[in-house]
Amino acid sequence: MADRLTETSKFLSYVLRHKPQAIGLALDNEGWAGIDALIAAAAANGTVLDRDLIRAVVDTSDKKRFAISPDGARIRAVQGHSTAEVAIAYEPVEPPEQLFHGTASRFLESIRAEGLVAGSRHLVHLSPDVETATAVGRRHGRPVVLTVAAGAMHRQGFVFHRAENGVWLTKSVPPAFLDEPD
Ligand code: HQG
Repeated sequence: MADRLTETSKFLSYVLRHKPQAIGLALDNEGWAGIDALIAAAAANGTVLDRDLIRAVVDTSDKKRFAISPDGARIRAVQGHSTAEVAIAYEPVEPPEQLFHGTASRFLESIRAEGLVAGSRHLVHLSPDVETATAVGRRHGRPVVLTVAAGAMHRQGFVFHRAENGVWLTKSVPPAFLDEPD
């Protein structure tokens, strides 16, 4: 069952963040898809889902990656999108003085030169604590946690958002606002 949940979570991340068109699914601007439409589109492409399985994935997601609408009819990924179909209008939020970004040591040289860029995703992802950032960095290689002077950025007019699952988001972070560990 755990494997089925993980497999389904990966499938949902793929279609709800990156490639809805891979199964002929439409997302609205805020990233929502009808759950019935999702089940039908997945079935037509050979992936069997049902409401209970989807609900179990949403409820057990360690990072709370997905949200179901209050009426139970729709689902979306709360952050992490790369598809141009979605442009979530996140509220601007005042960030804490410091946020953290976990990356891999092999990216440092490039990050020193150009700062943090969103790459294929819409926004740069920042973590509220070092522990979370370390886990994010480890996905890519030897983890390095950079400290982001989020308060200073905010005072200079940079806009921050916080997704429902606590991930902080901003368009980019120039090198001047980044600190490396000693
Ligand atoms: C790096 C996971 C070179 C950046 C996590 C990162 C997160 C640069 C990689 C969420 C760079 C992008 C996002 C530059 C940034 N030069 N490399 N100038 N600027 N990078 O996966 O932040 O499990 O797109 O450091 O928990 O690692 O998917 O972003 O290493 O919240 O739900 O480019 O994904 O959540 O990698 O992770 P990613 P991320 P999920």
